[in-house]
Formats: sequence, structure tokens, C-alpha cells
Amino acid sequence: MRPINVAVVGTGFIGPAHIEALRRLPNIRVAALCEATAELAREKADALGIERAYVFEELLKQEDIEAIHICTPNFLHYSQSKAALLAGKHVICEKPLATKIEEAEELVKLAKEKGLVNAVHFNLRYYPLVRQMKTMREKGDLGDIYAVMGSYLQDWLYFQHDYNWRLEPDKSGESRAIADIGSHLLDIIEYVTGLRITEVMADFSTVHKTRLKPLKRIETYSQTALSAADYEEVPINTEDHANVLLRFDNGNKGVVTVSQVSAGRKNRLNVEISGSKANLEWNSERPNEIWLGKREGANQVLLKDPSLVYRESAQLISFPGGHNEGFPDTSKQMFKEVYAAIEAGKQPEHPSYPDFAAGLRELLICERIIESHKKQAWVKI
Ligand code: 4PW
Repeated sequence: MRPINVAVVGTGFIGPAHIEALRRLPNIRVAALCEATAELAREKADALGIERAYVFEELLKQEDIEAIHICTPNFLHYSQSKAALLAGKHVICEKPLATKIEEAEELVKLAKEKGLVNAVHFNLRYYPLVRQMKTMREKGDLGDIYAVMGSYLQDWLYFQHDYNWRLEPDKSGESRAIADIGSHLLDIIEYVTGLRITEVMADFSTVHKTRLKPLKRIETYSQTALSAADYEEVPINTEDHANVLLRFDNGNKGVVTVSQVSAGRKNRLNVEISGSKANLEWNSERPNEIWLGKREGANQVLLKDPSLVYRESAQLISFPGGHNEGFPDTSKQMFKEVYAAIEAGKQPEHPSYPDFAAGLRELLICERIIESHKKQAWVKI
């Protein structure tokens, strides 16, 4: 294994998660950190134990940095990914890949022309039991897929005073709950079932039509409430809740609900797949078990254990059964695959990890969902 120097751009919720995952890979060195100002970059680099700190333009000049992780707010993903590719860097970008389809298309094309490794952080695919569900479907354990039911529920935007840049369309994009977390759910549904979504019918609601924006900086997930004078009331134009009906290319149907105002649901992605041979159910708050439903015979619960799952899923398991693995492990497993490609110096023709094309696909589905909500009509993907 050859040592590889890497930089991470952005230090909100997910940047440090990338850093931790990268540090668990033997040949990766998180050599540099990038933030909006030199002062903030230095402060965060010191706090995270990273040697070099830059603003973005300076980072691009560093020849020893081979790969860049883009972990900034959504509106920066396109311009920063493009600049990094033009500077000859491999790019691992947070989802969504861009805020407009044309931008994502341009990135897919540019990455291909450059032959550089490109990935979008759809890390939830890397829960071992998500891979197990996919493998079970591929091996025919589910039979034909009759229906898919899914939800992704959170409560960190439950109160009117809960606030974050994701609520602002100029930073996050036109849709919020669907783009922010629905994108993960829709990605998992197509990944696991192998079906393509062909049409969508969406209905959104914005529960908090105005929210209280803090005038002081507070940590997003800290559950902090300030005094009334420390907030300004601002209008909200993105959805808190969304229901979407799905039609698949096998002629069958699905439904998903996405909400960021669901009390007590901290971060629960749930997917249930009904097949002609069995029914499978998994959720991200209990990631180490799959429920397997049978019409004739007893239902089962499969626990994550390398000796009980298919080889494809066991590859994503680092510890024996009973030793739980979770969210931080998903990024580590994904980066293992991405960095094998970076070590080889180019994007494989059919990467095992989600590439920019997967990012474009999600953006397309999300755009069609927004269009469907606006028209209150079915829209083809
Ligand atoms: O990807 C998701 C985010 O964009 C995360 O898993 C949680 O929900 C935290 O923020 C949003």
C-alpha cells in the first residue's frame, strides 16, 4: 500500500466524520484541512489534529494532495468539485453532488474526461445488512418485488427555533427534506432492489412556515434554545415533510415518507421490501438486524454476524457477531473501496462505490419529485 495525502474541505457535521473514517485506513494521511477563512481553518485544524490549514484556492495548489473530500454546504459542491478535478485531484463529494442537474452532468463528464476517481458519499449503502439485503435480492431470496415502503424520519428540525443552513434554499437547494435525507432513502431503494424509479407523485408540507433564526452562532445538533431577543423570524420555503408515491420499471409500486419534524425519530431510515418469496425490513436505528417475514413458517431476525451473512456483506464487517457496527463504519467501508481505486490512479469502469453518475441520478429523481409536488401530478423520471 502506498501512502496517500488527502484534504477535507468543510468542518460541519460531516467533515469530521470523513476525517475519522479516513484515519482508520492504514495508508491514508489526512494532511490538510480547508475552511472559509485562514483563521477558521487553523482553529479547526488544531482542534482536529491536522497539520496544514488552507482556504480552498491555496489547497488546490498543494501538489502532494491527491484527493479532496468536499464536505461543505450543498451550494459549494459543484464549484469546488469542478475546481478540484481541474486541479487534477480525485474527488469524494458529499450529497447532493450539485444543486442543478446541468451542473451534475458537467461534473460527470469532466471527471470522465480527466479519468479521475469520483465518488458521492452515499455511505448508508455500506451498512453490512444493507449489502446483505441487496445480495439476498440478487440471489433470488426475495423473488419478484411486489412493493417497497420506506421512510426517513428525523427530529432535529422539530421545533420552530431549530435552525441550520439546510433551511436556506440559496445554500441547500430548492428542496430540503427530500434532497437532504430522501436522497439517501431513494438511493438505498434503487441500490437494494435493482429496480429503477420511473415515475413519482409527490406532496410536501412545510409545517413551520416561519422559523426563528439565531442571531448568534450555535451548534446545530446541540438542542440549545436562546432567549427570544436572540432570534429573528424568517419565512421558510422548503419542506419539513414529504410523501412520494413511486412507480418502478417492473410495473409495481412503492411509497416513501420523509420528515424532519418527527419527534423521537433521531435518524431513522426504514425500508421494507415485499417480495414473492419473503419480506425484508431494516432500519438505520437498529442497523445490525434484518427482519425477514414469511407467509408460511416463522418470521426470522438475522443479526449482523460474518458467519451468518453472504460473503458480499461479510466483506463490510470488521468485528465478530455481537460487536455492533454503525454509522462511522459505513464511511470507512466506502473509503476502503474508493482509495483502492485512488491507489490504482483511476476510476474503474464499473466502480463498486457510488460515483458521480449515482449523484446525478439522485439529483434527477429529487428534481422530478419537486416538479411533481409543484404540479400536483405524476412526473416521469
Ligand atoms: O446525510 C444526512 C444529513 O444531510 C445525515 O445523516 C443527517 O441528516 C445529519 O444531517 C442530515
